[in-house]
Amino acid sequence: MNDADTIGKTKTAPKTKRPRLYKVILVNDDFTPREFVVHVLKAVFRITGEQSYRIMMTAHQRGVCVVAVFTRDVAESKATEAIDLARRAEQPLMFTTEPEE
Ligand code: TYC
Repeated sequence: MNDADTIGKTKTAPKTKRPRLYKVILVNDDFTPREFVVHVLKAVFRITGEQSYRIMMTAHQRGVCVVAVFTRDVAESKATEAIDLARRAEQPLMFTTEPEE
């Protein structure tokens, strides 16, 4: 860009800011069968059975586990989709979302 391009123009910040990312968090409960949790994780988050099993066991042992991070809209719709699948199967399985850092 030469001087002729910038004269008289207001400086604006470069539009390179990335959107804030949101974590989708799997929450443990005492009722949902382990296999059903794995099924939901595979179906909604398109991850392997092995990854799903590890995430499920982490939530089972520690209370919660981050499943993945997405932009806000995607995180919220994935969490809603997963909760809906559980509701239709009459399971209390719960997911939450929260912003990173
Ligand atoms: N704790 C459940 C059980 O023992 C399994 C489970 C794991 C449920 C993770 C929810 O997020 C969860 N049947």
